[in-house]
Amino acid sequence: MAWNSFHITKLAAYCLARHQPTVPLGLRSPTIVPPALACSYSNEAVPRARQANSKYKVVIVGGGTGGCAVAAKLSSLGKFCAVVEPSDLHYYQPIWTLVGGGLKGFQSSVRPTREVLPSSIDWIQDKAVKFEPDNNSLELSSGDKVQYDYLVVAMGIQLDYEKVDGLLDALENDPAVASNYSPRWVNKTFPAMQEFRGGNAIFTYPNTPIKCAGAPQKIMYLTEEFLRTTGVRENSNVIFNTAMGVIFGVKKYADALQKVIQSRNIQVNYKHSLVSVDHKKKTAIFANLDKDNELVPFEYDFLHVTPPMSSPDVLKKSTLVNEGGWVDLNKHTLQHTKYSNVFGLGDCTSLPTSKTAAAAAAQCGILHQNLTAVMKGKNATPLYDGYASCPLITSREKCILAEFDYNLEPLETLPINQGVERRLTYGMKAYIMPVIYWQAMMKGRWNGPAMFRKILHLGMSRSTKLEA
Ligand code: FAD
Ligand code: UQ1
Repeated sequence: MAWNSFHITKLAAYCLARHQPTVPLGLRSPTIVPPALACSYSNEAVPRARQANSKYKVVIVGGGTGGCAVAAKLSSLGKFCAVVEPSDLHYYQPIWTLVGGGLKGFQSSVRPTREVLPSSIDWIQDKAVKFEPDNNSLELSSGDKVQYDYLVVAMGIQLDYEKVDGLLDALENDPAVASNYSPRWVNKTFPAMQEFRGGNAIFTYPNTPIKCAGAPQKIMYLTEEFLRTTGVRENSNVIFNTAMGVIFGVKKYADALQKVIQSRNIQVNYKHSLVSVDHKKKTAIFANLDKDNELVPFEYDFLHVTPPMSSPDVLKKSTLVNEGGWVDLNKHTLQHTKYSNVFGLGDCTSLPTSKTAAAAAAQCGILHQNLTAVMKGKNATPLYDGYASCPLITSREKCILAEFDYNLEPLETLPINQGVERRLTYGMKAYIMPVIYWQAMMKGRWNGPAMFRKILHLGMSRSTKLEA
C-alpha cells in the first residue's frame, strides 16, 4: 500500500510517543524509557504493563472525546480507574471539516493519547472484544480479562466504508474520491477540490445514523465557495445526494440552510443513498429510496463520501444494546436501562439526539454526577435534555450555529439569532472550540455551554421539560 500523509502522521506520532519530553534530561536514555520509570517522572499517561486479570472500581471503554472527558473527571480515583483505548493517537474530529476544506492542517486535530489521558489512571492500550456485564467483566483482544464495579461505555460509532461496493477501492486509488470522516482519507479532500476542473461535484449522506449530521453538507459549502474563487463554478454542478428526506432535523436551521442552497444554486436529491462506486468509470450509483430502490447512476468528477455508520461490532453482539445495536441508556440519566452499574455517553449510545462532541460534552458532566451518586448508593437524577450542537459552516468565514434539545427545539447560547450565517459563530467554531476542547473538555472542565446560556440570557433561557 502506498504511503500517504495518514501513515506519515502515524509515524510522526509514534516517534513523538517514544520521545518523553517531561523526563528530566539526566534520566533520558537513548533507548526506550521503561514504563515504570516514565511513570514516576512523567505526568503523561503510559500504557499499563500486561496483566492477565485485573479489577478496577471504574473502567471506561474508549478514550476518544467522551471517554477522555469522563476519565479526566475521575482522575482522582487514580489506579482504581482504567481506560481501555487501543489507539496511541487522539483525534479532535470536528476540525476535519476545516482540514478537508484546506483551512487547517491535519496536525491540529491530533495529539498522542498519552498526552490527553490523565496520567494518574491506568491506560490499558488494547481493544475490548467481549462484554460480560452479568459478571461485571470484559475481555481484551490480548485474552486478558478486566473486572469492574462500574463501567462507562464510550466507544464511538463505527465507519462502514466497506458496505458501499467499490468505495474502498475508489478511496485508495482515485484522487477525486475523498472523505472527511476518516483520518485516512480527510487529507484527500482539499487536493481533490483543487484538482477539480468542472463537471459534477457530488456529496453524499448515507441511510444510517451518523456522527455530526451537518458535516456532509459543510464540506459541500466550502467546496462550492472554493470553486467560485477559482473560476470553476460556472462549469460545475454541485450536488447533494442524501438518503434523508430533509436537509437538517431542526426546522429553524433547515429553513436557513434551504436559503443557502437556493442562493448558491446547489442541487439536492433527497432519498438518494449511495450503493456503489466504480472509479474506473467515474460513476457513483445511488438507490432512490422513494422509488423501490431504483438505481440511479451519476458521473462524478469529485466525490465526497460520508460512509454508512453503525454501532461498533463488539457492542452489537453484547447484551448492553437495544435492537438498533446502541448502548441502551435512560435518556435523561445516562444510566443503563438493565445494568445499574453501567453508564454510557457519546456516539455509541441509544440517546436520541445528534451524535456530536457538543452532546458528549453536555453528557459527560451529567454522567459524572450520576455515576458518583450511584457509587455512593444514591439514585441517578434525570438531568440530560438532549442538548447537542452543530456548527453548520456555510463558507470560510460564516456559520449557522445550530443548538437544540431532544424535542428538536433550538436551545441557543448566544442572545442573538443563531439561525443566521455569522462571522462570530465561524470564529467560535474555528478558533474557540478547539481551545475549549483541548484545554477544558479533555481536562474535565467543560460540560457544554448551559451555564453561559443562562448568564447570557440573564436567567431567562428556556429549559426543557424532562419527561420519563
Ligand atoms: P470517539 O471520539 O470517536 O471515541 C471513540 C473511542 O473509542 C476511540 O478512541 C476508539 O479508538 C475507541 N474504541 C473503539 N472501539 C474500541 C474497542 N473495541 N475497545 C476500546 N476502545 C475502542 N461534533 C461536534 O460537536 N461539532 C462538530 O462540528 C463536529 N464535526 C465533526 C466533523 C467530522 C468530519 C467528524 C468525523 C465528526 C464531527 N463531530 C462534531 C462529531 C464528534 O467528533 C463525535 O461526535 C465525538 O468525537 C464522539 O465522541 P465519542 O467519545 O462518542 O467517540
Ligand atoms: C461544544 O460544547 C463542543 O464541545 C467541545 C463542540 O465540539 C467541538 C462544538 O462544536 C460546540 C458548538 C459546542 C457548544 C459550545 C458553544 C459555546 C455554543
